Amino acid sequence: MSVSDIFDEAEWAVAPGAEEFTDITSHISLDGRIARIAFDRPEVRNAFRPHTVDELYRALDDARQNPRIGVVLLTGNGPSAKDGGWAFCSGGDQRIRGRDGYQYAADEAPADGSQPAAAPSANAASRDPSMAARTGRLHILEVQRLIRFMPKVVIAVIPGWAAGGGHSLHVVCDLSIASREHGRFKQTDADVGSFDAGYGSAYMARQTGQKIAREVFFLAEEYSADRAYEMGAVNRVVAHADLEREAISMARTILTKSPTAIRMLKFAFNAVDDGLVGQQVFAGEATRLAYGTDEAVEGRDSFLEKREPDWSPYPWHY
Ligand code: S0N
Repeated sequence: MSVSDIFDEAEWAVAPGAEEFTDITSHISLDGRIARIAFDRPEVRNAFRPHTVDELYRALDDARQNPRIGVVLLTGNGPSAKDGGWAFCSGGDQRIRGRDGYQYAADEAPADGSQPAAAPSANAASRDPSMAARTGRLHILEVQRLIRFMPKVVIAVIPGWAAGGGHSLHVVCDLSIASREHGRFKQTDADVGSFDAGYGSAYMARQTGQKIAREVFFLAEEYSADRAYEMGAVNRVVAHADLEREAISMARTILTKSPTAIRMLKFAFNAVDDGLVGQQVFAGEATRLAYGTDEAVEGRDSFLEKREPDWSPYPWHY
């Protein structure tokens, strides 16, 4: 079975370990430089359950640690066999959301995917910790931080609905490219009483301005891909059939650039909004660069050789 109607199998190989994934697919381009990670629950508009988030985190972290990979495409497979609808991601699976915000683990949801008889009132983890998702409640926020802080470019490739927590994921990605025909944007958080008061909202306001971001969240209306482009929320809108090809083309352009420059630029863009954590991440990269200088090597060697360091070859730059 094809992964997705607009997925070109000739471009990709299954990522190591990805055969066991049930809720996402993960591929690496044949030259090993681009990762394609996709939600694979098209019948629920690619909503995520805790198990989905566990797999997503793992696939993204594998891409982060792979030194060949420079760009990650995050997308949603489709269309839905039920009704032909397309989605990037529709956020948290509302069928398995508990009263305390805890989302039930994959193996606790009804096997046939049906609606539980009543919303659970007790914390699932407290009843049986072994049934909890590996990383606990709301760990989609950990995925957001992984996207934000990985020193690679993450592109949201949006073939259909980006709604709720799926909308927030697109906001946190570095770039977004959307299908003209099927790309749809809607921030349902206030409709379903589950709100992203972090990057999903505040960072969106940085991208589009306060008035538009407040409109998107307070009215929870539906926006086309072209309207999202006008808002400054997406970078490109392209024909649906060309979406993945165009995303790969963007990735290939980025891959012609200096990896260090791209990494430092991403963290520089982030730093202004990320406070001391942003400074820490940027500073870590600066330290890594400094380690490559003779000056830093002299500091290390003088310690190991139990002598005073000789800084004389290194000027006080102005
Ligand atoms: C996406 C929408 C607009 C698409 O509408 P459309 O095309 O009319 O399709 P539907 O007929 O509505 O949907 C087709 C089938 O898919 C099911 N489905 C869709 N979305 C979900 C979903 N999120 N969960 C479960 N099922 C979903 C439909 O039920 C339908 O199934 P059938 O055919 O069986 O009837 C529209 O579908 C829509 O509005 N979806 C809901 C969007 C939404 O509200 N998402 C949740 C928002 N909240 C989060 O994502 C929070 C996530 C989170 O973890 C978090 C993060 C940060 C801070 C807090 C939280 C927190 O959880 O609180």
